[in-house]
Amino acid sequence: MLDKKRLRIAIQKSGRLSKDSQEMLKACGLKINMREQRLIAHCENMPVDLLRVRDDDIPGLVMDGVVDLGIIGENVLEEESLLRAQTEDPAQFELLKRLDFGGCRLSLAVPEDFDYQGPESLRDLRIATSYPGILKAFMDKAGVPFSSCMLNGSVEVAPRAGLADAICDLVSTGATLEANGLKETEVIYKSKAVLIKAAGKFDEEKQALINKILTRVQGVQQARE
Ligand code: PRT
Ligand code: ZN
Repeated sequence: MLDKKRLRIAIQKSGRLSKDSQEMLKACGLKINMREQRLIAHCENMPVDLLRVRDDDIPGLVMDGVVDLGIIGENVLEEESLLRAQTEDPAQFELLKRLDFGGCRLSLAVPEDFDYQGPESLRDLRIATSYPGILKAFMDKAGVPFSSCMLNGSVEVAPRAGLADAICDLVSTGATLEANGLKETEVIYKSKAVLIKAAGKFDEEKQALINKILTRVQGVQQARE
């Protein structure tokens, strides 16, 4: 059970951000009793509970005030913010700190033999992505109409499978694109993991704990620079 008096922090349960997120919190002095399959992990030496969930759920949990803090990729945060901007319930959160892990870029990529001359080359074509909001914002700014094909995984195989003409996907080394006969043509969003806080006022004790953790995060990052 989550105790509202304790500080609640959402982190990715398993994936590219989970190990670095846990290590960052440990380096801040939190003693965490982590059991592999558990949703909630209690901190032994501070009034902190960790909620371990899928990364996609973290922005919503923070924006809805279900948890107090969250560690999440800016790409996922931006996508959720764009989605909420279209609703009556716009995104509310505070960015506390950009972190030094989880770096990647969201890029457009096309088949090797595609003659890419800029976004205009994608006019009226179909682009597969897991980030339709960020993609649309970029293409609207470029003034290029297109259609999208929403895929939550295996985006890189879409052109070969005949599902799309191009893709918009996360890239770090570029090996996945290369292995699928694609070339990166345009970086549309650069991302890192960030520490975010729910909007609104916290009681004094919780706010003091947040300040303490933030100061320690800054210290840990400075020491690593
Ligand atoms: O299960 P859950 O929903 O929690 O996890 P997930 O599968 O949605 O996300 P996960 O763990 O793959 O990624 C979490 C976050 O890590 C992302 O939202 C990014 O902020 C960050 N990140 C950093 C990356 C990458 N690097 C990355 N390379 N996320 C995904 N990739 C994938 C990319 O989608 C592509 O398939 O890696 C492949 C490309 O890598 P390269 O090295 O071949 O270019
Ligand atoms: Zn995810």
